[in-house]
Parts: sequence; structure tokens; C-alpha cells
Amino acid sequence: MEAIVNHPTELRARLYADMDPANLTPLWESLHALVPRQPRSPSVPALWRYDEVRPFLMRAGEVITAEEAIRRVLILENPGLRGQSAITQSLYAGLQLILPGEVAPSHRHTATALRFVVEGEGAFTAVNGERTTMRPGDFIITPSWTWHDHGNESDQPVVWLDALDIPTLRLLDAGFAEDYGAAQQPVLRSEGSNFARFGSNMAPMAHDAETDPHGATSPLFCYPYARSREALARLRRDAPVDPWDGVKLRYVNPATGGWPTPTLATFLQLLPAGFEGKAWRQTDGAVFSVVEGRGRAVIERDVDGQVHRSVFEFGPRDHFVVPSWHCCRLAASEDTVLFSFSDRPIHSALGVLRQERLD
Ligand code: 1HN
Repeated sequence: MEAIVNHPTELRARLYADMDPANLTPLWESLHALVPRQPRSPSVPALWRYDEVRPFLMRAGEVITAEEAIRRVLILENPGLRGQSAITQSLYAGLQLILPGEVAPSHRHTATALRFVVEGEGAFTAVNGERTTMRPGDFIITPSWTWHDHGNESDQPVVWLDALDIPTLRLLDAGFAEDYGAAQQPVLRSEGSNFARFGSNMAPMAHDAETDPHGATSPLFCYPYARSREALARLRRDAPVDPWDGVKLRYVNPATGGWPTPTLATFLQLLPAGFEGKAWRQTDGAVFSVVEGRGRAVIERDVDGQVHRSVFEFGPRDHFVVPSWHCCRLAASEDTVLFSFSDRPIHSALGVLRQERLD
């Protein structure tokens, strides 16, 4: 009997139980999980087909107004993170609907947001006293702590992808928010004023030009699709097509050349018809929004020697997520344009970004 109770396993179990009320726990039991050999994300690859999502969005339009909802959004929740309002461990994504005549009231929060317009044209978003009309494929930034509201003065429903760094701010306990107090903020400048100042590879000279002193967020808040699409079309003709990425550009903060926001990196790429991409993996989990074309994403992860493979056939307005350190191959049957965003600026800032191009 003595021999059994003094066995190390028994002694350890007694120690754990005795110290548990003191909020103490042994590292050696969780060391491997805490310091993995490589990332083992709880988030999983997932695809949201627009054909499936759109009817639910329109039903949401019937059961609640934008004003009542504040933001009428269906969250793209990662199947591995249900209940957490997250598409990866660090990022939030959702699809927002605004119907003709509706207003999504003005507020601000410390979370950084970006919009990527998916369907419809003629809604606007207002940021810091200026409106921008939303057209499909436009990439729009709502910097941290800026007043923003949305409206739709067109005659069609408008849907866009919202991406926010909410799970990251939750991790940091750095979330603050305020309501403006009126549905809409006053318009202080005419549309296009921001683009005139920052959208032509130039910047204002005025001593009081309001730029972010830290350069953390781009002073340009709308990157129109027409411009970015034209750049891809020219590069497709004039530049080599990368075997992994096709023709891929990153969006930049024109004041610094860095990422457009401190937490979210954004990209636009063209995969020419017939493209069969090689595999890559990266620590930043990425979310893709299909703008044009059709193709396939093959996403694989090796879990303890067993390969888990997801094959997603995608078309326009579909969304999919490639979690951290999953191998991904992209292919296109027709000319395909993909917008994507990830948490790469955080990985870079912490010096932990890893990217691999595989054969
Ligand atoms: C938000 O402010 C918007 O401004 C969209 O459109 C989605 C999700 C969580 C928290 C705030 C918006 C949001 C959000």
C-alpha cells in the first residue's frame, strides 16, 4: 500500500490537487501544447458560398433594420471557433447588408475595420467627415477610433465584407467604443477630397494636413477597384506570372509604403485562366474574397502524420479562409481575381512571420 501511494504518479496527482486551490498548475504537463513544434491552429479551412449565404442575408434584411441592428452583419465564424465571432484566432469577418434608404448609425471603436465591397453599388461609408461611394471590389479603411456610419441612397441592396481585428483587441483587452449620438456624422468635405490628397502618389503640403503622426494607418481610406484591377491587367501582360501567387499586389499606406493598417494586411491578385499554382504556407491566416472568375483552393495540413485536405471550388463572391501554416494551392479555370486580408502586420511587428514556398 505504502509503495503505491508514494509512486511518483500518485505524489504528483496529490500535488496538483493540493495546489489547485492556490491557482497553481504544473508547466510540465502542458509544455508541449504551449510551445508547439509548429502552429496547430484550432481554426480550420472553410468556404462560404455566396449562393448559400445570400438568401440568409436577405432574410436578415426582412427581420431587422440596419438601424435596429446597428450593423446588420452575418458573421463568418470559423467552424473550429464557433461561438467566438472569429474567422481566425486573431481576426473577425462578416458580410454586411444595407438596404435602400437605410442608415447604419455613426460610432467609433478602437478596433480597426476594413470593407471590401461584394455586391451592389451606391451605398456610402462616411469616415471622419467624408463619404465614399461603395462600388464592387473597392477596399475601404475605417481606422481605429474614427467616426463612421454607412448609408444607402441607391435603389439596390449593397453587401460588403467587413474585416476587423476584434479578437486581437479582445486578447489585449484594448477595446473601447462610443456612439456619435446622431445617426450620421456631418459631412465636412466633398467626396473625392481624400483621394485627391493621397490617391495620386502625392501628399498634401499644408502644415495642418491631417495625417496619422505614427503612420500606423493609411491616410487614404478608399482604394477603388478600377485602379487596382487595371494594375493587375497590365502586369498580367507585362510581368512574369509568379508560380505561387499569379500576379499579386499588396495594398500600401502611401505615406509609408507599409501596410494600410497596423493589424490588417490586404492583397489583390489575378490568377490567369489555366493557372495551377504551387503550394505555399505562412503563419498569417488569410481570408479570401473572390471578385471575378472561378477556381479551386486545395488546403492541406499534416496533423501527426495524417494529411487533412480541403478542396474548395470557388466562384464570384465566395469567401474562404486559409488558417495559419496550412499548405494552400490556388488554381483558376478562368481569369480570376482574389482579394485577401491577413494579420501579417502583427506577425511582422513581432518578428515571427514565416512564409514558405513549396514545390
Ligand atoms: C462595426 O463597427 C462594423 O462599422 C461592422 O460597419 C462590423 C463588427 C463588430 C464590431 C463593430 C461597421 C462590426 C463592427
